[in-house]
Formats: sequence, structure tokens, C-alpha cells
Amino acid sequence: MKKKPSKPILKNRPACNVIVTGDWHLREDTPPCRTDNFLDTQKRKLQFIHELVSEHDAEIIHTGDLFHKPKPSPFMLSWAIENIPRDMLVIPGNHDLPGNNMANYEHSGLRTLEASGVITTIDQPGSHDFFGIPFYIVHAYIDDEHQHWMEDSCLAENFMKTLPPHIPYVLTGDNHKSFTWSAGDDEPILINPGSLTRQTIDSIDHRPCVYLITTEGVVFTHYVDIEDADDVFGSEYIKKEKERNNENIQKFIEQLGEQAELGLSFEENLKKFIMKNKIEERVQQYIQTALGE
Ligand SMILES: [Mn+2]
Repeated sequence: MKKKPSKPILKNRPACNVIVTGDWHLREDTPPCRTDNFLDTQKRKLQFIHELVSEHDAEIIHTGDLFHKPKPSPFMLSWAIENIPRDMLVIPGNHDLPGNNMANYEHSGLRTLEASGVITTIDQPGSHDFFGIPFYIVHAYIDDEHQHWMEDSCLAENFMKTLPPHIPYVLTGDNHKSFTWSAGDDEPILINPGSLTRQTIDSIDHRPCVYLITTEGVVFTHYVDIEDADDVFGSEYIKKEKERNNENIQKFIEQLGEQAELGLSFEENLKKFIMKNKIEERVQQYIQTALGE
């Protein structure tokens, strides 16, 4: 069953008909936490993108980490050649490059895809004109909210301030979370597509998507069909992940007891505490659900 795209996120952008996707981490083996036939699963995600491409006659820009390993096996390379959409523009990610070094590109599986005419590699990060429109592309960790271990410059809001002006679309890969960020409707938009598949147990709640920039200059989110977690994740992994969440919540409640200020409503206290203590995203989500927001 086809899902309808969500509401437009932003408007007033130049038209370009481009699908932004990244962090596919295509792999031959099955991630330890998964129980399904992972090659088939990956094939279904690629099929979703194929359909979107033909439905919208769209181009594809890939923000890196097409492969999980820099030197995929001949089997995996053939598989990729047969299954990925044609003519994508791809910036190499850290997983695509031996030693995470562009100097080793010639020795990468990505280079084989380029040599076989399947993809075009974007050889350096930065500003590029694609399809007559300025883009900025980089495979680097950017987030839309601050994480305690992260440098300030990796915050989308700060990162955007460092870029040349008048580039309407900024595309990033590496962070497996999907998000867009913009200062306003007429400001440049950063698109971080996130991972296409859930390869680790902590991504169990991730909802893979691709972003489509339409000929109306609107950015749409298209969610990829995913399997029911119980059908594709090992039960022992699911159990451990639930325990970890419970521990996090327990820790949070303990901290809250020690630090929350009196005089405000319970919910306000919670919000203040979350802001101040940089509470993990998943815990925030649990709290919001519990508060019925
Ligand atoms: Mn990645």
C-alpha cells in the first residue's frame, strides 16, 4: 500500500525535482540484530526509490555511505549495479572510502560503480551546480539539536551560518537521523536524509525516509515502507533495548528528583529540566507520549 507524503515542510524554493537520500550502508551480511533476509529488505527499499523516481521523473542526489564497507565483495558490487537506480550523483561517505580518505577513492567499491557508468561521483564537498541549481553537499555529522558530545559547529543552525549565502539546498549525510532545518520559508534549507535501513537495535524507532524537492520547490518527506520490528529484529535485542530505555527513564526520574525546581507546574519543570540536561531524544519522546503531547 502506498503511503501519502506528509505535508510540505517548506516552500518558495527553486524547482528541481530531486530525491535526496543517503546512508544506505548497502551490505551483503545481515546486521546482528536483524532476523530477516537483509538483501531482500534492502532490495525493497531500493524498489521504493525506483518507483518514486519514475513517478516524479526525478534525479537522485546521494549524501554518502552508499556501501557499508569501502571494498564490497564482487557479489555485492554486482548486486548494487543490478539494483540501484541509474545516474545518481553520489558524494563518498566515510564508509565508502578506504581509510576514510578521498585519496584512496580509486580503490573503493564506489569507484567500481562509477567505472560501470551507474553513478557519478561528486569528488569534493562544498558548493556545486546540479541541474542548474546551486547545492551545497557534504558528508559530515550535523544535527538539528545539540548533543552533549557534539561541537557547536555541528548544530544545523550554526553550520548554516558558515556557508556561502544564496544556496537554497544544503545536503548532508552521516547522521542517521532524518531531519530538515531552515531559519524560515525563504531561507536555505538543510536536508539530512538519515539512514535508509535500521541496522542497529538503537535505530529500532527510526522511520526511514527520502526527501523529494518538487518542481514547485517544495520539500516533501516520503516515508519508506518498513517491516514490523517484531518480525525483523531478534527478540533478545528488542528485550535489551527495552531494558536500556527503562534504565534511562529510571536515571532521568532520579535526576529529576534531585534537581527539579519547585514553584512551577510539573510539566514546566520537566521541560526546563529536559532543556537544561540535554536528555536523550528517545527519553524525551517517551515523556512526551506520557504527557500526551
Ligand atoms: Mn553512515
